[in-house]
Amino acid sequence: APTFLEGTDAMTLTRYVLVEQRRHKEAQGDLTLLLSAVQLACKVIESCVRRAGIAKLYGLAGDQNVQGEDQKKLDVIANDTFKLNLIASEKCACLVSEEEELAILVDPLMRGRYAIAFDPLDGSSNIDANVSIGTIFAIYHIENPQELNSSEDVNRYMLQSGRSMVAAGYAMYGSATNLVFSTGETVNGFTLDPSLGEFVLTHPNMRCPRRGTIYSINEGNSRDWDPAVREFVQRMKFPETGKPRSLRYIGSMVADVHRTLLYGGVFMYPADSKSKEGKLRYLYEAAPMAFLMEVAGGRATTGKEEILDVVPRHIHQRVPVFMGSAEDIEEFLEIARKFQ
Ligand code: AHM
Ligand code: MG
Repeated sequence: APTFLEGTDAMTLTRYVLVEQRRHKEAQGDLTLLLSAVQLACKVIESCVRRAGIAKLYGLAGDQNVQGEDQKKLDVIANDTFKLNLIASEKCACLVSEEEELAILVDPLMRGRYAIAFDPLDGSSNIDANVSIGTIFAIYHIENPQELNSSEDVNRYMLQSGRSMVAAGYAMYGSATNLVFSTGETVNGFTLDPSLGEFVLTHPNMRCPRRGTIYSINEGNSRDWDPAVREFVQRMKFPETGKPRSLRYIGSMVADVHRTLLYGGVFMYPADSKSKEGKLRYLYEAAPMAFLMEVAGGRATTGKEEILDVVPRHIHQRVPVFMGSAEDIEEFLEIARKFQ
């Protein structure tokens, strides 16, 4: 083909989900439509993120979210964008957002058969410095959406383990924009071609290497770590054999997990004596990333159990997170077991 046509026949995300839908004879196309709403919302957020400096979208919005954290203007825009698009798709029965205290119940006339939990803009502390940030989402199937009558019903419904998730993914607004997602068979990564406005399949069947050479943790919290985390990190720096590991910590879960999926290693946000449950939230941070990590052949644990087996007690619950290369996580668990 002439060079100006090169790449224009690429496998786009839209085509990919349609092909997948065909492959699953029983599929009615609902998930396909839901994913196209997610895709559009991510494109809108990416365009706001890219223009933020110029359009004066940096800085605080003036409010605090449920966790008592200051909301950035972009946090608010990203949350509104996701909500609008998901409700308009008519494929969701309820939504849980990091930015909203209560679950959102969709009007019965616009209700679909899916529940979605999302962190509209993860890595808030990195926004104004133009460091990678992202959007994380987890999708669940609902048998009887019309039985949900109140926000409390939704809260109860969402308190199930990550094992029942049907799809999960994230968008990362980095030096390029990626959308990585899985419906449980393989993990596939797409890159936004800005000239076409299309996500193109660039990372088919992502596999997390069995061992890595990187550890990733906020070492500024080490005063408050428990002995198992201390010993493991010490071993990363002073191994009995081989070379010391490299430290990489971006401070955006999406970017730290994305690198871990590609290069291997371990990403950790443990509980410590100050934050007894850790920092990262189960439904829209830990669980969807654990889902992707497991499908990609990696592991994800709280140190006591697999992250996907945790049943949260409330929708904004936090959990300790250790995820990455299967053999590295096993090495951590061996140490953790000694201290139990
Ligand atoms: P956020 O949802 O307010 O952005 O917080 C979550 C983020 C994660 O992306 C990241 O892994 C972690 O917080 C970094 O926390 P810390 O700054 O304590 O290292
Ligand atoms: Mg977050």
